[in-house]
Amino acid sequence: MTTPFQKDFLWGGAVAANQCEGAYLTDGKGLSLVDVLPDAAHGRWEAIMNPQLALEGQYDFYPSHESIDFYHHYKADLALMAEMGFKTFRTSISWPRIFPNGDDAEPNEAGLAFYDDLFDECVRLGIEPLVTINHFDTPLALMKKCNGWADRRVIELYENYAEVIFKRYKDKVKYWLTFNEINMILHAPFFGGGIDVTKTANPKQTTYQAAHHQLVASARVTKLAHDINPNFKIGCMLAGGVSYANTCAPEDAWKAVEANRENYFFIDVQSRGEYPSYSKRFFKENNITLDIAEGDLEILKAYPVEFISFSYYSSRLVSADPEVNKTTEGNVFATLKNPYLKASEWGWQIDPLGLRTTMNEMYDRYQKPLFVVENGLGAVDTPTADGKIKDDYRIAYLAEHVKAMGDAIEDGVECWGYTPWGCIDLVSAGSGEMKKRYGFIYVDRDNDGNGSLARSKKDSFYWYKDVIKSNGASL
Ligand code: BGP
Repeated sequence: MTTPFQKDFLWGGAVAANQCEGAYLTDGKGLSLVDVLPDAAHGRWEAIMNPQLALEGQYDFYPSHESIDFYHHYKADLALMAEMGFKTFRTSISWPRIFPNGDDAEPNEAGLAFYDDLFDECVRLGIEPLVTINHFDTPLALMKKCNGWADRRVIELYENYAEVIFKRYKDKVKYWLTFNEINMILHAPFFGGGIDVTKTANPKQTTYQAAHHQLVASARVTKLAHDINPNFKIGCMLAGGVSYANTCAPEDAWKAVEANRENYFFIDVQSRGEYPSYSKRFFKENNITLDIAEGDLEILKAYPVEFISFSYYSSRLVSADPEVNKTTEGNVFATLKNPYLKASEWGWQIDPLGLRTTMNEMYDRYQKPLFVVENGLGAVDTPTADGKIKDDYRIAYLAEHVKAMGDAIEDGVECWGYTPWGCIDLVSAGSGEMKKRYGFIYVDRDNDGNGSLARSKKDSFYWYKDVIKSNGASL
């Protein structure tokens, strides 16, 4: 069977520490900012947009605190992933498991030991770990002390944390991502940067200054990584998804250019090593003056990322018309409704061809290998009377996206791998709920924290196993 995927294509799945591990205070772990966010039913988005609510500790139910308890189930879970044939497993290291307060003098040995065991198990199973250094879980203490990434001192703390994990896992982990969805800081500054912009005079100034700190931190740890192990592969990670113009009016077309640039801005810096030409005017018009320290621009230039990873769930639609824009939908990335697309139960519009477009655009622009590190359909799965999950809707979504990814590769794009999101059910980042599921593996746990935590295989489990076995030929 012919397949567009290279022989050593890295098929796998993705999770993040804070959404699956649970054990939120076990073995010395400190609180991260996501640990103080409730689920959607208890005011999650109000707290994300106004973090003072979360900091004041207003809530009493946090599904992520126990989540699916991956912390104590990882061996059995990895065995199921190995059974599907995973070549890679994307997870993140919880920063506050290693540095509970973010600025502790010494790392927490128990936290380090957990990831030793986890990565050893991956390696034993022939699964290559792909590790996100910071996935929305900056230590809460840093937010309280210095408004998170708004403060330049956090660069050094992050660097120190990265140095500890690079040295500790240098023979176990090769692929690293510096920040999950680095552009998230623009849409949910609390999530992305551990910052509260509600009290700042110019929220955009604070946000882009924090983004500058993250970009410098990303370049600095790229240098550090190669000093520690020249074989490391360091990538950036973007919440991807092309923006289309709502109509063929030139104003709408221009709006789409701006919307796409808003995203590319981050990779422009991380991959090309400099602030893009268009940022000058953007900063001026938004009264943003970056405080750039001596050596920052040089380090950005000298240490670009080697590969570009991104999440893709959906394309977006934008308009220049303020009246039309009143009708946007969605939470993290509000967008207009595209009449040509169907949507998930959460209103995320399904557009496999948009993935091909996104990949082609990114590859044309950067000429660096891509890695699709998130993709998938969040849906409510209802077990049948005999406990089966017939998730043909998920299979259809994934099959169309794998096909689109294959088309992009045939278009000439270099792509290293594919790790669909939430390969095992976990807590949703946007809603904080369990009922929004992505997995091939079902976990018996509901929104209220009930359930045995038993794992079972959905229909998509068997489908994906075949996809991997056939290297993408059998969809
Ligand atoms: C991305 C995040 C993930 C993940 C995913 C799905 O933004 O990197 O952490 O959760 O989206 O989103 P949700 O969980 O809201 O369905």
